Amino acid sequence: MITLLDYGAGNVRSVINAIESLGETVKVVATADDILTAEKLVFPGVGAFGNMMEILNQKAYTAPLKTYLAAGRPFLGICLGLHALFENSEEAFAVEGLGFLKGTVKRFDVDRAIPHIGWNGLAARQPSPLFSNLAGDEKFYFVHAYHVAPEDPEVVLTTTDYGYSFVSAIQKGPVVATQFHPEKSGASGLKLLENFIAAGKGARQPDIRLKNTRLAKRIIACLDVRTNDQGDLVVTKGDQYDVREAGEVRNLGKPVELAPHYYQEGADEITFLNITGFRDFPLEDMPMLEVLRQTSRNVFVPLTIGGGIRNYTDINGRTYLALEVAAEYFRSGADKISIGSDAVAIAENYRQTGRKTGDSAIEEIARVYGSQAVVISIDPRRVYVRDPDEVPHHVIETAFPGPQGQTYCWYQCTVKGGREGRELDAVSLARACEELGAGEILLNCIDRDGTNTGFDLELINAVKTAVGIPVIASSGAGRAEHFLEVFQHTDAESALAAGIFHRREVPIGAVKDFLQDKVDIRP
Ligand code: 1PR
Repeated sequence: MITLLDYGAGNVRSVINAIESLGETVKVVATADDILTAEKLVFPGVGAFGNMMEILNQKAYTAPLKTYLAAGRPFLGICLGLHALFENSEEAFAVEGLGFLKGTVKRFDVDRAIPHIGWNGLAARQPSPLFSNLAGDEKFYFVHAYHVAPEDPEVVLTTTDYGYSFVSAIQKGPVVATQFHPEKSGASGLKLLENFIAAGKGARQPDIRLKNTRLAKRIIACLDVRTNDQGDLVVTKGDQYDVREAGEVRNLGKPVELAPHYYQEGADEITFLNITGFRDFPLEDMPMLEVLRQTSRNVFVPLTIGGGIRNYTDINGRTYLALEVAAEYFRSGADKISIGSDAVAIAENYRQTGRKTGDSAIEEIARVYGSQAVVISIDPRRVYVRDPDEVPHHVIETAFPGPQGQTYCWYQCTVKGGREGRELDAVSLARACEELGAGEILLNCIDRDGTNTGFDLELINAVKTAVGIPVIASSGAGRAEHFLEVFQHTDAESALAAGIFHRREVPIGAVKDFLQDKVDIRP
């Protein structure tokens, strides 16, 4: 039996699901005593270092954890569960860690998008039972802005490169901890977890020892979900956001069937967008939460969910905070949430007042769950102008002139699924949301959505050069070549598509086969 330490922040459901999928039972720590009596303890940390240590102290878990670790008992820390082992962290200067290992936790100091999000490799520095049946060239899923810096080189198990080489896993006797998320790293991650569960077998050195590792470009499958006129929850797909054909909502399949199919085909991440979330409050839309619960039971890559994340007052006058909606999504199996319409309102207010309120959905969710858990979904549409000075927006010169030959355009943000345009451009929205603490941008494009004509590279370059957080390029993919194009001509970290996957025109495997040897991807 595995004992799992859940201190109440973020998605530990996926760790439980991953362990249970391996036939092992999981007991969740309910008292300090459960820690002391654990056979094998897994500590998946999510959120922020200060918040985590505060809760561990409040629950009186710190002392038994120190005792457990000092006794050299089997322990697997994940992400913040790794950070917790150290003395302190730059993320919360005044807060003490468990101090099991000497050293600190540092913020990445690189000229690259932060957080470091995605699939990267491991360079093994010592043998470990964790590596049993792994070849050594697998990629694992990372999502973090801080990394550990141990004083003792002997405890370094693996390193990974992102601008420089950082420590991505430690090992001290039976105590191991990883910066990456095995529970979100597909078959390789499950293998590693299985090795931890079976520990005691011989230590193994993977074949590839010292090498440079590279962050892979991610291929994301997106499922736009809504209830159709018959009341069934379906995956639909729009043409420039119009999801109806002959008056009916297009039905491209069931979300609980399509998501595992894309996982098996090699999707690096899966995104669900509840596209009518702006009008149907998600906490009253239980089928969507159920989809997430079911999917997270057999899909072991990151899941993002968006739609309807905002403060909401129901007909009985009960007010729900966006944070509560997000919390329910995380509890149901989401790793990231995405905010669309509400992000526009928040950014408009922030730009008008020049003040961060501290209680916007972006700020609150980032504070509790970490920036990496907050994606901003932007739904822009091109507006052509003759002269860049015509509008107070971020204007670009375009190689694709407008209907009257205009050679400039700006990208107008919309809300409510493209139904309403706002006086805000996509570049300004992305910048404002980054300042407020968002960790990633999902950059759709209404003009290209469902057209199969390729991504809007001009839009992607305009936004990508304006922000320091990762950008997901979305809308318009029609062929495998379009993915190569977006990775060669922009710095987008990932590319998302929907229609070509749902219609089985180009399977994810075919996209990856085509990109192999041209772009770093997870095979
Ligand atoms: O505003 O916070 O409630 O969130 C609503 C979410 O639903 C937003 O993320 C918004 O993008 C999304 N949404 C709303 N209406 C639609 C619609 O299509 N009518 N879908 C919609 C957005 C766009 C992409 C699509 C790509 C790739 N879907 O995610 O999957 O364009 O498509 P393609 O590869 O077929 O071209 P809130």
